[in-house]
This record gives sequence, structure tokens and C-alpha cells, in this order.
Amino acid sequence: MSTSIKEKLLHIVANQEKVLAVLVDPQKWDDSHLDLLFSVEFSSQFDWIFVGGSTVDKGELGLCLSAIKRRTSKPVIIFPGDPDQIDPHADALLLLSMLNSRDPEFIVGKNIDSAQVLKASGLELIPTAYVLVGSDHNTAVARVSSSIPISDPKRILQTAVAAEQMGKQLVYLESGSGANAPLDPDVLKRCKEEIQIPVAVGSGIRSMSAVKEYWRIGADIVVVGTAIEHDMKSFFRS
Ligand code: 1GP
Repeated sequence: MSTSIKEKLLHIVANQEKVLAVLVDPQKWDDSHLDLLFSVEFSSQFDWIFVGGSTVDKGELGLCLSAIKRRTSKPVIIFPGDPDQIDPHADALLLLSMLNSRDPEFIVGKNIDSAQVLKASGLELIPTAYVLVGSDHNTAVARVSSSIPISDPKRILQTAVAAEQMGKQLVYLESGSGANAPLDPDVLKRCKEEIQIPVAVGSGIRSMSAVKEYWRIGADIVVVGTAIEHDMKSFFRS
């Protein structure tokens, strides 16, 4: 039997292993781009693939998942930008709760709306606290989800601790795709000192050396989208 993503996460934390997840937005990646990502040159340099985007429809998601699955046996996890982004061909789905949204829809409402479809899909679900951090209030994700990003390190820490107490299995700290100011490493360090559940970090990470620095500080998963999408070669060589 293959190992579930939850088991992999537990193993990663217990063994201080590190994951680089490439975020593939089906609207931005075509076949030639996927060919390059899964080529001999690059495919050994990352571990997981997250798939999703803010305006991706079901058809686009399905086609993209098939295209990825044809090319790799690496774990493929849906990072939904919308509750419609459910497809049984992925290995798992991040069941997001936006803990710092002030709109109940984004904290729990969308989970209730999609609960039965998710159950029928048979997808493995990873209950994930999605925490928008930083000072940029104008990102697409902040606007769409009525979230005010948290900039106070103490509040970020409180939110991460609350996520663990609520039984979340992953905390995902991010500032929105393409963010100009990536997560403050000190904030990550303090979170890792306080909580045992895995922590994913994303947004605005533009080089392998930055990925390695977040790993060194304690991130279990580093998520990179924009930089790899724009210039894979430079990213992996940086
Ligand atoms: C966004 O964390 C991801 O949800 C990736 O961000 O596109 O800035 O790498 P970037």
C-alpha cells in the first residue's frame, strides 16, 4: 500500500526531512513547461507538486492533473483557489481554513459547501490552517477572502498555536503569490519553536538558496510558484 500524504508529513517532521513543492497554476503552465519541469535536468530538484489557482475551473484542473500524472509519480496535491477545485486524480487536497479571514465563508463555510463532494471524491484531505501574513493588503487572495494579512509576529505565532490546538495538520504561512516581501525568517523560527505540526512557507521565494535558508530555519515544506514558472533554469541554479 502506498504511503498517505499525512504519513509522509509525519515522517518528514520526525526525520527533519525537507520538501520543495512546485505550485502549478493550470492556467499558466502548458505542456512544454511541464516537460521541462519533469525533465532529467530538473525533476530531481523538487519533491511535491501543488496544483491550483484563483480562477481555475474543474476542466482545467482535470486536464492539468492528467498531464502531470502522465509525467511523474511524485505526490500531487490540490491547493484549491476555489471550492470547485476538486478532482479525484490528485493524491490529496489541502482542506484550507483561512484562520485570519473575518468572513466565515473562508474559515469554514466553503468547507461545509463542498463537504459531500469531497467525501465522494475519495481524496485524502489535509486539514490546513492557511494564514495570510505580511503587510500587503492588496494581493488577490487578501481581497477575495476578506483577509487582513497579519504583520504582528506575536499574532502570527498565536494563530499558528491556535491552528495546532484546533487539530490542523499543516500550517501554511504565506503572503499571496508573487509577494514582494517573503516571510520574516524570525517569525518562522518562533513558530517552529512553539508547534509540532508541519509548517509550509510560500510567496515571493525566488531562489534555491532562499528555499534552503527557510529549510534551515525550520520550514518543512517550501512552496514556489512564480519564480519557477517564469525562469526554471535560473531558479534551480540560484
Ligand atoms: C502562493 O505560496 C505560493 O500561494 C507560491 O507563491 O508564486 O510567490 O512563489 P509564489
